[in-house]
Amino acid sequence: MNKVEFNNIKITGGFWKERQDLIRNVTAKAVYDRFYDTGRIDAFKFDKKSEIKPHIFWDSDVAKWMEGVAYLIQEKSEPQLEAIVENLIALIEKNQDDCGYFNIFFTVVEPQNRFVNRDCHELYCAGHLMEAAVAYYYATGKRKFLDLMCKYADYIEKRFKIDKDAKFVTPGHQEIELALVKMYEATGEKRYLELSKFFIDERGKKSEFKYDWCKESYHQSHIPVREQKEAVGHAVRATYLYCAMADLALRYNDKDLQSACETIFEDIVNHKMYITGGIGSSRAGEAFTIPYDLPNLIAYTESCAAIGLILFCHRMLLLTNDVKYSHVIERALYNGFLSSFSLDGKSFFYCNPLEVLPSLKKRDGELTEKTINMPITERVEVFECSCCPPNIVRFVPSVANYLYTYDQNAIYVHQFMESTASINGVTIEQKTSYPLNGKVEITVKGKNTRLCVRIPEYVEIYQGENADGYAIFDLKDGDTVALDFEMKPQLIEANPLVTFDSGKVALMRGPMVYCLEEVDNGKNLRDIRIDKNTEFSEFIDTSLNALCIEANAYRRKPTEKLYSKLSNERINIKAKFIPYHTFANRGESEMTVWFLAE
Ligand code: FUB
Ligand code: ZN
Repeated sequence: MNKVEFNNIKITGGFWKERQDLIRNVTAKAVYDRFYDTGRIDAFKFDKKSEIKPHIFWDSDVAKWMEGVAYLIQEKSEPQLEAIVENLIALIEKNQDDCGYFNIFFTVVEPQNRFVNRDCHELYCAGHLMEAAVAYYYATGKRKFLDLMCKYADYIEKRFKIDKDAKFVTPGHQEIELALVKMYEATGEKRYLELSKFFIDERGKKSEFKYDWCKESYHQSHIPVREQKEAVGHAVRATYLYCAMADLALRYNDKDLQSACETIFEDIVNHKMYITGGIGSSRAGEAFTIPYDLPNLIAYTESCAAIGLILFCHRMLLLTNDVKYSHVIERALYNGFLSSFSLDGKSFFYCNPLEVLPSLKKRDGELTEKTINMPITERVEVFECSCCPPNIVRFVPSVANYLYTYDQNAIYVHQFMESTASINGVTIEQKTSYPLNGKVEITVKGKNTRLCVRIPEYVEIYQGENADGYAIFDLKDGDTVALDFEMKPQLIEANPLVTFDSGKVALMRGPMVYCLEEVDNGKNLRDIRIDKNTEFSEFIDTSLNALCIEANAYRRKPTEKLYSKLSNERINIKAKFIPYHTFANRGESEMTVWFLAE
């Protein structure tokens, strides 16, 4: 399948235009300002006398931000942001070693330790700089940054693949593998693709174990990648690895790599993914754990991991065109990813839990938060480890990447966004208020076209011609097809083996997961029981700019006693549900996605 990159598509209105405008007008600057305050920007000056010691992966934080700016200016000029990027590129040029090496920490702080410890993120930083350089080249046509990164990639090839004198073979944090594929595509230099394959082929072949606090599976280095069948270890590293595996499976027609990716994907979606599309449930190692271990209150579900899952699914879609990958993209997109930033675009979650109980912080005075490692309850502007905010800055402007694929027979529509696209000589216009409702009008112009439209996972019965999950339309030049995917509130239950959700249900409408918040429903959300036979009523909450849902529900009567005989006495209440991604925008509040029903 051919991909259709976001620069061939313009999001013209609706839900995603609002978010793209927010990133352009607010978030990009807000993230930059916090990076400036914390010393991340000045770190590129390589001032050895600076009082602020750079962190080993500050390069990557800023690189992701630069990549995001490249995507913004690819669509519309942003002179101020471009000037900042130009300045950073000049600093990179100035401070890059003659050999091509570039890394802030390992030049300013520990130059003697270059390529010594695989877990010190040098190749991870290099990969993000390369992704930024490729994006900036596509956006501006200017080659300087790309050339600098080619020089660095050549040096990495020399040290790791030719001379083999680096102290490790494969990086502890994957990223460079997928970046080298992009470098190959931007430059046509096959050595970069081969270097990516080298890192993938070598991974897990021999022990590169360094620590006593984690196993090799933390870095997905426990066995060669083609033998891996389960999603293990650090979730962001894992998804970035799986991206590169899928990239290489496609380019080398490597069926063993493809098969490993398919098996791992099934393990994720059948055992290890939250209803929100969040992955990596454990704080210990920011990692996947055992099947069905999906605690809600302490869900780690890093924002970058949700992005990583989408990136992986997109590559699998290009390999197979199977709708199941777009289903997961949609789930993560509207839930576990979207919750990562506030409605005002200025603050962020790193963890995206499915339940919040602020009172637990008081359990044991100040100690508790640290002792049981609860996720924070309100978004913040920057983190000490601030990988997620710039990942959001690069993700949203490029979100149209997930809309279409095509081959010589048809154009495939995967996601629904008000937009105009130019694909293989055809202009496609989508008119839609999605995800507010499921009405989508698609017009094709330019030539007669077979259009295959993904039928979303929540649609129970689709009347009409369909094959393999796609609705099929043979359209004449100028034709419009109108779809109306029914979106009604649906109660969802988890597999009985997910013990944390036992006896509970969640509410979804279309692609959106809903939740209850204290600010609407009072404290102690765990006692609310939804009437299983309730009529749901839908309304727009203007303060959240979102469709909310009201349902009949019950609470038990308050009592002074700690224990009483089982009673069926109930107080009737109305429960108000808001889209999960809008939680924590009105102050600290209890929240839950899973609740009782009777
Ligand atoms: O280590 C670099 C980034 O910071 C990872 O991708 C995140 O999980 C966080 O650890
Ligand atoms: Zn992150």
